[in-house]
Amino acid sequence: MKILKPLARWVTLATLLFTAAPFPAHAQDKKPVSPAEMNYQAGTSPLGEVPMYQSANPKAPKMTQAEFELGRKTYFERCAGCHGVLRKGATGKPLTPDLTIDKGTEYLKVFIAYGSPAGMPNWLTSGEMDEKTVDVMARYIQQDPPVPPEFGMAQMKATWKVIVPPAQRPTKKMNGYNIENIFSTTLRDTGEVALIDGDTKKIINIVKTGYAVHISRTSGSGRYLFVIGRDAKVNMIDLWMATPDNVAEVRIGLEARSVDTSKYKGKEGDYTDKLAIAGAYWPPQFVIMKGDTLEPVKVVSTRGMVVGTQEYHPEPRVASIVASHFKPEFVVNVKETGKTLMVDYTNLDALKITEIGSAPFLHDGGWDSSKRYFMVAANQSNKISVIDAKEGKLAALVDVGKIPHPGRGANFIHPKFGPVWATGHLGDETIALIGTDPVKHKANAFKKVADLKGQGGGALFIKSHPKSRHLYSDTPLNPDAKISQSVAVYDIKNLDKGYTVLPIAEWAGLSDDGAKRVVQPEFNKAGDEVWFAVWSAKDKQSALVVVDDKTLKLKAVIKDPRLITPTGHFNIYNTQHDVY
Ligand code: DHE
Repeated sequence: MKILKPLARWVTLATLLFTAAPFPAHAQDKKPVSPAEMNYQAGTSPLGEVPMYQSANPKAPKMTQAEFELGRKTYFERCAGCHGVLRKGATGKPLTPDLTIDKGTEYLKVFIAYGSPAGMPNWLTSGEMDEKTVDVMARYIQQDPPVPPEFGMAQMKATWKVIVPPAQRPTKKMNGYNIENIFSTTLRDTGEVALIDGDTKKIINIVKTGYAVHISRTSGSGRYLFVIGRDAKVNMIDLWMATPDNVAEVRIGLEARSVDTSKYKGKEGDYTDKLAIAGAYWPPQFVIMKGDTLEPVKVVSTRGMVVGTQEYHPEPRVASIVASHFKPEFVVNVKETGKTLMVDYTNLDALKITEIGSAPFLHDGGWDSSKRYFMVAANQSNKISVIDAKEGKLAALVDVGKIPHPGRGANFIHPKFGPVWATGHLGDETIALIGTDPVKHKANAFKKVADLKGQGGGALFIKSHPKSRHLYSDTPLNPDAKISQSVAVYDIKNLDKGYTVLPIAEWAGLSDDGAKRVVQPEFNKAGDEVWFAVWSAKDKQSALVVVDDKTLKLKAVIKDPRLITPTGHFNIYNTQHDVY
């Protein structure tokens, strides 16, 4: 059956939007989703490739096996990121058969085809799905959701490889690189990282990692680099080797985003480089590994109750993870339940976890400049949760703009308010500044003290450096190419002056018509250069652009056919010491 004709379609859509009772109204005031945001939120999940049984609900419309497979694959590629693997709802609405069957296929087709102002993308009219797929999807979401397999210790051990055992690794640095100024650049679509010498701007090595690789983190000593792919593969790279390369790898689940390593050194012991941790989206769990070999030693499920409602959530994903400097603890943020878990790693057989509830949809975040307070975005709750890592409690829950997205955020000294931490937003053009000094600036502590006006929504990352007088904010998901291809820079001492725009993509001098999204400011070790990725599709040319922080002038462009889809880039020293 064809999708409804235009007039009937709009009448039906309007009826749907105003009568969509079973779908919660929490996001009704959102703007329509831009294609870039759609790709960001509904990025492809590796679970599409995982075999699962065909499930059927006797009340649901019939599907052939081929249709079911198309529905399942499309669901994991486009829908699971927002609606959840089990369709119980995450940042998007629940889509379980008890809700969808009553709506019926025609209703669902219109919703899928044309989207809604509440944030549902218009899959048909955007050209992302054809009519057949829309019809299949409308029937697919009335079936019982197929459940991907669990991934426990036996499966992890089967994927675990020690490529160079610790005894065969160098006993001293075997290369002439200034390791602290190496950058690890995510090459998203090739499943690799580029290790780039920050001094010479030359590529040292391209290292194979997991699928749709996501972030890199440095070990406490600065010798090892840990990289995680969306397929939950963790790679461990030894930077002391003559040519730095992989020394171990393991998969800790079927889908993941975060990794870190133990950094505590103090009264309770020296845990530098002793342990690593990675958090999975599926199964919902985190895994603690040996820091020298990645041997998995402890798996902990994050399934449980949502803060506030205290309803059971079957698949709360593990979002950001950081290592505490105050205690031998990992700080694990569980997205859908809105809980931060302070995981004491001193005794893995008698694991102590302090559970701090704040608000649902915890995502990305970073330390304040004292490294005592972890500032984490509860993104769809429009809040920043402030976790006190010393006292193990929630210090504050701060209201900010629409969908805060800080990356690790930016710390600087505000001329009036003292130390502040900043976040940009996906959903509006503001940059929120939150006071972080409860001793000398008590009145401002953990309050939003100011909003800066930025170039527009679609901001992902913001950065400063203790030696810089600038604050940089990207906007790669803004629908206006002028905005997504440039960054805003603020003079910290003259914030009222507004921002200067740096045309980073133009400076890259790329010849083709790629998207050229400018992503993630990252400082070098000295704090006098800022690096940006100019990110285009896999078949287009991309580049890295280096800006002189003092003059705000172009310093270097790094182009190489191997730099395919560069996105995040992580300076070894700044990542090791949480300088941002
Ligand atoms: Fe990320 C950090 C999850 C899409 C680039 N991203 C994070 C973190 C999480 C996360 C949980 C925090 C990790 C930590 O600190 O331990 N990202 C997700 C998603 O779920 C999402 C929305 C959709 C998806 O399917 O993955 C998503 N992320 C993206 C992108 O599309 C980006 C822009 C490009 C890319 O490479 O995929 C992207 N995410 C990044 C980067 C960081 C990150 C560069 C690290 C920022 C930092 O400064 O530490």
